[in-house]
Amino acid sequence: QTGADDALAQDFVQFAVDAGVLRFGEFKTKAGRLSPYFFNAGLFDDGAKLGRLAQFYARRIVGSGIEFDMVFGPAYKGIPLGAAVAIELARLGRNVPFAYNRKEAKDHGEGGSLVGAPLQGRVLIVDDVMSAGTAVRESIAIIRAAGATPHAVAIALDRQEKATEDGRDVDHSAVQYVRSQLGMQVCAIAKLADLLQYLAHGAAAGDLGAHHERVLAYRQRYGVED
Ligand code: OMP
Repeated sequence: QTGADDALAQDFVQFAVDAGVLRFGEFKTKAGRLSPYFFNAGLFDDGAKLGRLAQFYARRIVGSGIEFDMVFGPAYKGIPLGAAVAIELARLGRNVPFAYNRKEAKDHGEGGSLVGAPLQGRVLIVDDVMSAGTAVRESIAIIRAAGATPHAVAIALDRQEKATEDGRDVDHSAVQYVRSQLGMQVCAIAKLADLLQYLAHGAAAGDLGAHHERVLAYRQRYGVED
């Protein structure tokens, strides 16, 4: 999964660029950083793209050997992702229960803020991106509150940048924190290092050079080591 030629990651970066999901320019992240790139998973916006995205996740999840009893998709963006990944896992012979949450609790009907299978056992969270780690903390709290175990996280992109604690940058990334402090497994289809490799190839071919420079500068300022 690491190293210089992670073919799955390179294929995925190309797919995300072609789909317009991964863009270059100037973007403000949730943590308030000015980023030269942004990954908007909401732009996997047709059936074919969602299906292909789910295949990338499922191949990464299965390949990483992560064990889990069910899939959880956090609202909102994790809901279609978790659903699509659960379908693809079932296709591969790994049919597991699936659940997601609402942002607002309903006061009638089925009630509660959780939908789908009961949260129990080792839960695999499927989400889009990890930057500073705010979103994943919310999912972990929901799973714990339900009495289940937040066991692993599968994301499309690990931005490999400094997490924030109380608004301050710290020296580790959110993914590193989740792995070492929470003891959870994390797998990402691609990470910042893969994006940089993609851009370096593009720069060598006479294209993407300016983007490469800007993303390198961003990593210099906010990035962490692998
Ligand atoms: P953290 O919660 O800080 O880890 O940031 C993750 C969230 O930021 C994602 O769930 C997105 O809502 C958003 N995001 C992206 O979707 N793509 C990016 O490239 C960067 C971010 C971001 O704001 O950091």
